[in-house]
Amino acid sequence: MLTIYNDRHALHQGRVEMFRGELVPCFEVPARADHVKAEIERRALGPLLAPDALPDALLAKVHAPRYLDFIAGAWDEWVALDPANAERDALPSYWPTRGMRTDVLPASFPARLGLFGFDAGTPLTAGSWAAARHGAASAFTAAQRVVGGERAAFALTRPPGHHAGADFFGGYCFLNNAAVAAQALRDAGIERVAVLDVDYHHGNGTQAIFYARDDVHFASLHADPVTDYPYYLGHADERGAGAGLGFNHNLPLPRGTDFAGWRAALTSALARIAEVKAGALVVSLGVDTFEGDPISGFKLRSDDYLRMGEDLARAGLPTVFVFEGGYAVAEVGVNAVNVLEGFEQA
Ligand code: FKS
Ligand code: ZN
Repeated sequence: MLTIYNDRHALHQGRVEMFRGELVPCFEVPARADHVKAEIERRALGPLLAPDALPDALLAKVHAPRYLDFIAGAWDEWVALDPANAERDALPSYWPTRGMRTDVLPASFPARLGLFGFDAGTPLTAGSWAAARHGAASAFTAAQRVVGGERAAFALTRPPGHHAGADFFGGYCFLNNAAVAAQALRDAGIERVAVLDVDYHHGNGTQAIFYARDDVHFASLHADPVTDYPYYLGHADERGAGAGLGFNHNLPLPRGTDFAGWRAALTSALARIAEVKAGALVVSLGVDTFEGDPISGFKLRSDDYLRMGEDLARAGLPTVFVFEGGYAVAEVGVNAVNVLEGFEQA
Protein backbone atom coordinates (compact mmCIF):
# COMPACT_ATOMS: atom_id res chain seq x y z
CA MET A 1 0.00 0.00 0.00
CA LEU A 2 1.11 3.53 -0.77
CA THR A 3 1.76 5.78 2.21
CA ILE A 4 1.71 9.54 1.91
CA TYR A 5 3.96 10.58 4.76
CA ASN A 6 3.84 14.02 6.33
CA ASP A 7 7.56 14.43 6.95
CA ARG A 8 6.90 17.74 8.72
CA HIS A 9 4.67 16.23 11.42
CA ALA A 10 7.28 16.84 14.13
CA LEU A 11 6.99 20.59 13.62
CA HIS A 12 3.95 20.15 15.86
CA GLN A 13 5.31 19.12 19.22
CA GLY A 14 3.14 20.17 22.14
CA ARG A 15 4.74 20.33 25.55
CA VAL A 16 1.70 20.14 27.85
CA GLU A 17 -2.06 19.67 27.96
CA MET A 18 -4.43 20.60 30.79
CA PHE A 19 -5.72 17.49 32.56
CA ARG A 20 -7.72 17.65 35.79
CA GLY A 21 -6.18 20.83 37.09
CA GLU A 22 -2.62 20.09 36.04
CA LEU A 23 -0.48 20.64 32.99
CA VAL A 24 0.68 17.15 32.03
CA PRO A 25 3.02 16.04 29.20
CA CYS A 26 1.24 15.60 25.86
CA PHE A 27 0.02 12.14 24.89
CA GLU A 28 0.00 13.09 21.22
CA VAL A 29 3.76 12.99 20.51
CA PRO A 30 5.88 12.83 17.33
CA ALA A 31 7.18 9.35 18.24
CA ARG A 32 3.69 7.99 17.43
CA ALA A 33 4.10 8.66 13.72
CA ASP A 34 7.76 7.64 13.79
CA HIS A 35 6.77 4.18 15.08
CA VAL A 36 4.17 3.74 12.35
CA LYS A 37 6.68 4.77 9.70
CA ALA A 38 9.30 2.37 11.11
CA GLU A 39 6.80 -0.51 11.05
CA ILE A 40 5.82 0.23 7.43
CA GLU A 41 9.50 0.10 6.51
CA ARG A 42 10.18 -3.01 8.58
CA ARG A 43 7.38 -4.94 6.82
CA ALA A 44 8.04 -3.33 3.42
CA LEU A 45 4.35 -2.44 3.14
CA GLY A 46 5.04 -0.10 0.22
CA PRO A 47 6.60 3.23 -0.69
CA LEU A 48 6.51 6.34 1.48
CA LEU A 49 5.80 9.41 -0.67
CA ALA A 50 5.75 13.13 0.02
CA PRO A 51 2.47 15.04 -0.28
CA ASP A 52 1.59 17.27 -3.23
CA ALA A 53 0.67 20.92 -2.63
CA LEU A 54 -2.73 21.37 -0.99
CA PRO A 55 -5.16 23.46 -3.06
CA ASP A 56 -6.45 26.38 -0.96
CA ALA A 57 -9.86 25.96 -2.60
CA LEU A 58 -10.15 22.41 -1.23
CA LEU A 59 -9.28 23.46 2.32
CA ALA A 60 -11.83 26.28 2.04
CA LYS A 61 -14.60 23.73 1.32
CA VAL A 62 -13.96 22.08 4.68
CA HIS A 63 -12.96 25.01 6.94
CA ALA A 64 -14.35 28.54 7.40
CA PRO A 65 -12.27 31.51 6.16
CA ARG A 66 -12.16 33.27 9.54
CA TYR A 67 -10.95 30.08 11.22
CA LEU A 68 -8.20 29.51 8.65
CA ASP A 69 -7.11 33.14 8.99
CA PHE A 70 -6.98 32.78 12.75
CA ILE A 71 -5.10 29.50 12.91
CA ALA A 72 -2.56 30.51 10.24
CA GLY A 73 -1.54 33.59 12.23
CA ALA A 74 -2.18 32.34 15.76
CA TRP A 75 1.42 31.57 16.74
CA ASP A 76 2.67 35.01 15.72
CA GLU A 77 -0.13 36.63 17.69
CA TRP A 78 0.72 34.52 20.72
CA VAL A 79 4.38 35.54 20.63
CA ALA A 80 3.42 39.19 20.03
CA LEU A 81 1.54 39.12 23.36
CA ASP A 82 4.79 38.40 25.18
CA PRO A 83 8.17 37.44 23.65
CA ALA A 84 8.58 34.84 26.41
CA ASN A 85 5.59 33.02 24.89
CA ALA A 86 7.97 31.72 22.21
CA GLU A 87 8.94 29.05 24.75
CA ARG A 88 5.35 28.27 25.87
CA ASP A 89 2.46 26.43 24.24
CA ALA A 90 -0.74 28.41 23.70
CA LEU A 91 -3.79 26.92 25.46
CA PRO A 92 -7.19 28.61 25.81
CA SER A 93 -8.67 29.45 29.18
CA TYR A 94 -11.83 31.41 28.25
CA TRP A 95 -14.82 30.11 26.29
CA PRO A 96 -18.05 31.66 25.03
CA THR A 97 -20.99 29.73 26.42
CA ARG A 98 -24.71 29.61 25.58
CA GLY A 99 -26.12 33.08 24.99
CA MET A 100 -22.75 34.69 24.35
CA ARG A 101 -21.60 36.10 21.00
CA THR A 102 -19.32 34.20 18.63
CA ASP A 103 -20.12 36.30 15.55
CA VAL A 104 -18.03 39.26 16.77
CA LEU A 105 -14.34 38.41 16.99
CA PRO A 106 -12.63 39.93 20.02
CA ALA A 107 -9.40 41.86 19.44
CA SER A 108 -7.87 39.94 22.35
CA PHE A 109 -5.92 36.88 21.16
CA PRO A 110 -6.67 34.74 24.25
CA ALA A 111 -10.37 35.49 23.75
CA ARG A 112 -10.22 34.36 20.13
CA LEU A 113 -8.16 31.29 21.07
CA GLY A 114 -11.04 30.16 23.30
CA LEU A 115 -13.66 31.08 20.72
CA PHE A 116 -12.06 28.79 18.14
CA GLY A 117 -10.82 26.06 20.49
CA PHE A 118 -13.06 23.77 22.54
CA ASP A 119 -10.66 22.34 25.13
CA ALA A 120 -7.46 23.11 27.04
CA GLY A 121 -5.80 19.89 25.91
CA THR A 122 -4.76 21.00 22.44
CA PRO A 123 -1.58 23.06 22.58
CA LEU A 124 -0.86 25.33 19.67
CA THR A 125 2.88 25.55 18.97
CA ALA A 126 5.23 27.32 16.58
CA GLY A 127 4.95 24.56 13.99
CA SER A 128 1.33 23.49 14.45
CA TRP A 129 0.02 25.26 11.37
CA ALA A 130 2.80 24.01 9.08
CA ALA A 131 2.45 20.43 10.35
CA ALA A 132 -1.34 20.51 10.08
CA ARG A 133 -1.28 21.96 6.56
CA HIS A 134 1.11 19.31 5.35
CA GLY A 135 -1.13 16.74 7.00
CA ALA A 136 -4.15 17.98 5.09
CA ALA A 137 -1.99 17.91 1.96
CA SER A 138 -1.11 14.28 2.74
CA ALA A 139 -4.80 13.36 3.03
CA PHE A 140 -5.52 15.17 -0.23
CA THR A 141 -2.65 13.37 -1.98
CA ALA A 142 -3.78 9.97 -0.70
CA ALA A 143 -7.27 10.69 -2.08
CA GLN A 144 -5.79 11.76 -5.43
CA ARG A 145 -3.85 8.49 -5.68
CA VAL A 146 -7.00 6.49 -5.02
CA VAL A 147 -8.84 8.52 -7.67
CA GLY A 148 -5.94 7.67 -9.98
CA GLY A 149 -6.61 3.96 -9.55
CA GLU A 150 -4.86 2.82 -6.37
CA ARG A 151 -7.02 0.38 -4.41
CA ALA A 152 -6.00 2.14 -1.20
CA ALA A 153 -3.61 4.71 0.21
CA PHE A 154 -2.60 5.71 3.74
CA ALA A 155 -2.08 9.30 4.91
CA LEU A 156 0.41 9.01 7.77
CA THR A 157 0.27 12.29 9.59
CA ARG A 158 -0.12 14.11 12.85
CA PRO A 159 -1.54 16.19 14.44
CA PRO A 160 -4.76 14.18 13.96
CA GLY A 161 -7.90 15.71 12.46
CA HIS A 162 -11.28 14.19 13.31
CA HIS A 163 -12.17 16.52 16.21
CA ALA A 164 -11.55 19.68 14.12
CA GLY A 165 -14.71 21.23 12.70
CA ALA A 166 -15.29 23.85 10.05
CA ASP A 167 -14.35 26.59 12.52
CA PHE A 168 -12.89 24.97 15.62
CA PHE A 169 -9.88 23.06 16.89
CA GLY A 170 -9.64 20.66 19.84
CA GLY A 171 -8.87 17.06 20.75
CA TYR A 172 -5.30 17.47 19.44
CA CYS A 173 -6.74 18.39 16.00
CA PHE A 174 -6.50 21.59 13.89
CA LEU A 175 -7.43 20.63 10.32
CA ASN A 176 -9.80 17.79 9.50
CA ASN A 177 -7.68 15.51 7.32
CA ALA A 178 -10.39 12.88 6.80
CA ALA A 179 -12.86 15.58 5.71
CA VAL A 180 -10.28 16.93 3.26
CA ALA A 181 -9.85 13.43 1.79
CA ALA A 182 -13.61 12.93 1.54
CA GLN A 183 -14.11 16.31 -0.14
CA ALA A 184 -11.28 15.59 -2.58
CA LEU A 185 -12.96 12.29 -3.55
CA ARG A 186 -16.24 14.14 -4.06
CA ASP A 187 -14.56 16.79 -6.19
CA ALA A 188 -13.08 14.03 -8.35
CA GLY A 189 -16.63 12.95 -9.23
CA ILE A 190 -17.38 10.16 -6.76
CA GLU A 191 -21.04 10.84 -6.03
CA ARG A 192 -21.18 9.61 -2.48
CA VAL A 193 -18.28 9.06 -0.09
CA ALA A 194 -18.44 7.24 3.24
CA VAL A 195 -16.23 8.24 6.15
CA LEU A 196 -15.85 5.47 8.71
CA ASP A 197 -14.27 6.58 11.97
CA VAL A 198 -12.79 3.73 14.02
CA ASP A 199 -10.90 5.88 16.53
CA TYR A 200 -11.88 5.32 20.19
CA HIS A 201 -13.21 8.89 20.36
CA HIS A 202 -16.20 10.18 18.42
CA GLY A 203 -15.22 12.21 15.35
CA ASN A 204 -17.30 15.21 16.29
CA GLY A 205 -15.56 17.51 13.82
CA THR A 206 -16.12 15.23 10.83
CA GLN A 207 -19.73 14.65 11.86
CA ALA A 208 -20.36 18.39 12.16
CA ILE A 209 -18.77 19.19 8.78
CA PHE A 210 -20.98 16.72 6.90
CA TYR A 211 -24.10 16.62 9.13
CA ALA A 212 -26.47 18.34 6.69
CA ARG A 213 -25.04 16.67 3.57
CA ASP A 214 -26.21 13.52 1.81
CA ASP A 215 -23.11 13.24 -0.41
CA VAL A 216 -20.82 12.29 2.49
CA HIS A 217 -22.07 9.60 4.84
CA PHE A 218 -20.42 9.61 8.28
CA ALA A 219 -20.27 6.45 10.43
CA SER A 220 -18.45 6.20 13.74
CA LEU A 221 -17.68 3.47 16.30
CA HIS A 222 -16.60 5.05 19.55
CA ALA A 223 -16.81 5.16 23.32
CA ASP A 224 -20.17 6.40 24.57
CA PRO A 225 -19.97 10.19 24.98
CA VAL A 226 -21.80 9.85 28.29
CA THR A 227 -18.49 8.60 29.72
CA ASP A 228 -15.84 9.65 27.23
CA TYR A 229 -14.36 12.56 25.34
CA PRO A 230 -15.58 14.56 23.39
CA TYR A 231 -18.66 14.19 25.67
CA TYR A 232 -21.02 16.58 23.88
CA LEU A 233 -21.59 14.73 20.59
CA GLY A 234 -21.67 11.16 19.32
CA HIS A 235 -25.02 9.77 20.51
CA ALA A 236 -26.94 7.16 18.51
CA ASP A 237 -29.89 9.50 17.87
CA GLU A 238 -27.73 11.91 15.81
CA ARG A 239 -28.81 10.80 12.35
CA GLY A 240 -28.14 13.88 10.20
CA ALA A 241 -30.12 17.02 9.38
CA GLY A 242 -32.10 18.23 6.36
CA ALA A 243 -30.83 16.57 3.19
CA GLY A 244 -28.28 14.76 5.39
CA LEU A 245 -30.92 12.94 7.45
CA GLY A 246 -30.02 9.24 7.43
CA PHE A 247 -26.41 9.88 6.44
CA ASN A 248 -24.94 10.04 9.93
CA HIS A 249 -24.54 6.78 11.83
CA ASN A 250 -23.20 6.72 15.39
CA LEU A 251 -22.49 3.45 17.16
CA PRO A 252 -21.49 4.33 20.73
CA LEU A 253 -20.11 1.40 22.72
CA PRO A 254 -19.54 0.94 26.46
CA ARG A 255 -16.12 1.13 28.09
CA GLY A 256 -14.64 -2.36 28.24
CA THR A 257 -15.88 -3.36 24.77
CA ASP A 258 -13.74 -6.16 23.28
CA PHE A 259 -13.20 -7.06 19.62
CA ALA A 260 -16.25 -9.33 19.39
CA GLY A 261 -18.54 -6.48 20.45
CA TRP A 262 -16.66 -3.94 18.41
CA ARG A 263 -16.73 -6.10 15.29
CA ALA A 264 -20.52 -6.56 15.49
CA ALA A 265 -20.87 -2.76 15.41
CA LEU A 266 -18.46 -2.62 12.45
CA THR A 267 -20.70 -5.07 10.58
CA SER A 268 -23.68 -2.72 11.12
CA ALA A 269 -21.72 0.33 10.01
CA LEU A 270 -20.51 -1.42 6.85
CA ALA A 271 -24.02 -2.69 6.05
CA ARG A 272 -25.34 0.88 6.10
CA ILE A 273 -22.39 2.08 3.99
CA ALA A 274 -23.37 -0.53 1.38
CA GLU A 275 -27.01 0.64 1.53
CA VAL A 276 -26.12 4.27 0.82
CA LYS A 277 -24.10 3.11 -2.21
CA ALA A 278 -20.90 4.90 -1.31
CA GLY A 279 -18.36 4.89 -4.13
CA ALA A 280 -15.31 5.35 -1.91
CA LEU A 281 -14.34 4.98 1.73
CA VAL A 282 -12.28 7.17 4.02
CA VAL A 283 -11.20 5.46 7.25
CA SER A 284 -10.30 7.65 10.21
CA LEU A 285 -7.78 5.16 11.57
CA GLY A 286 -7.25 5.58 15.28
CA VAL A 287 -5.80 2.64 17.18
CA ASP A 288 -6.58 3.95 20.67
CA THR A 289 -9.13 1.10 20.88
CA PHE A 290 -6.11 -1.03 21.92
CA GLU A 291 -6.29 -2.70 25.35
CA GLY A 292 -3.01 -1.05 26.38
CA ASP A 293 -3.98 2.49 25.44
CA PRO A 294 -3.29 4.84 28.37
CA ILE A 295 -6.28 7.18 27.82
CA SER A 296 -8.94 4.84 26.44
CA GLY A 297 -11.17 1.97 27.59
CA PHE A 298 -11.69 -0.66 24.86
CA LYS A 299 -10.01 -4.06 24.82
CA LEU A 300 -8.75 -4.71 21.29
CA ARG A 301 -5.57 -6.78 20.92
CA SER A 302 -2.89 -6.40 18.29
CA ASP A 303 -4.09 -9.37 16.18
CA ASP A 304 -7.62 -7.93 16.11
CA TYR A 305 -6.35 -5.12 13.89
CA LEU A 306 -5.56 -7.67 11.15
CA ARG A 307 -9.21 -8.82 11.25
CA MET A 308 -10.34 -5.19 11.21
CA GLY A 309 -8.37 -4.60 8.02
CA GLU A 310 -9.86 -7.72 6.42
CA ASP A 311 -13.40 -6.59 7.27
CA LEU A 312 -12.72 -3.13 5.82
CA ALA A 313 -11.37 -4.65 2.60
CA ARG A 314 -14.54 -6.69 2.18
CA ALA A 315 -16.50 -3.45 1.74
CA GLY A 316 -14.88 -3.56 -1.71
CA LEU A 317 -14.38 0.20 -1.99
CA PRO A 318 -11.43 2.37 -3.01
CA THR A 319 -10.13 3.37 0.41
CA VAL A 320 -8.17 6.24 1.93
CA PHE A 321 -6.82 5.58 5.43
CA VAL A 322 -6.06 8.64 7.54
CA PHE A 323 -4.11 8.28 10.78
CA GLU A 324 -5.83 9.57 13.92
CA GLY A 325 -5.28 8.54 17.59
CA GLY A 326 -3.41 5.79 19.47
CA TYR A 327 -1.27 6.50 22.53
CA ALA A 328 0.32 3.17 23.45
CA VAL A 329 3.35 4.53 21.65
CA ALA A 330 5.41 1.32 21.52
CA GLU A 331 2.52 -0.64 19.96
CA VAL A 332 0.98 2.01 17.74
CA GLY A 333 3.06 1.01 14.71
CA VAL A 334 2.21 -2.69 14.90
CA ASN A 335 -1.49 -1.99 15.47
CA ALA A 336 -1.92 0.57 12.68
CA VAL A 337 0.09 -1.43 10.15
CA ASN A 338 -1.83 -4.59 11.08
CA VAL A 339 -4.99 -2.87 9.78
CA LEU A 340 -3.28 -1.99 6.51
CA GLU A 341 -1.75 -5.43 6.12
CA GLY A 342 -5.03 -7.17 6.93
CA PHE A 343 -6.68 -4.99 4.30
CA GLU A 344 -4.09 -5.85 1.66
CA GLN A 345 -4.11 -9.57 2.34
CA ALA A 346 -7.90 -9.92 2.30
C1 FKS B 1 -6.90 12.30 28.47
C2 FKS B 1 -8.23 13.05 28.46
C3 FKS B 1 -8.82 13.12 27.07
C4 FKS B 1 -8.61 14.33 24.94
C5 FKS B 1 -8.54 13.10 24.11
C6 FKS B 1 -8.35 13.47 22.64
C7 FKS B 1 -8.37 12.27 21.75
C8 FKS B 1 -7.85 12.58 20.35
C9 FKS B 1 -8.05 11.47 19.33
C10 FKS B 1 -7.41 11.87 17.99
F1 FKS B 1 -7.61 10.94 17.08
F2 FKS B 1 -7.92 13.00 17.54
F3 FKS B 1 -6.12 12.00 18.14
N1 FKS B 1 -8.20 14.14 26.30
N2 FKS B 1 -5.96 12.84 29.36
O1 FKS B 1 -7.47 10.26 19.74
O2 FKS B 1 -9.42 11.22 19.12
ZN1 ZN C 1 -8.97 9.00 19.80
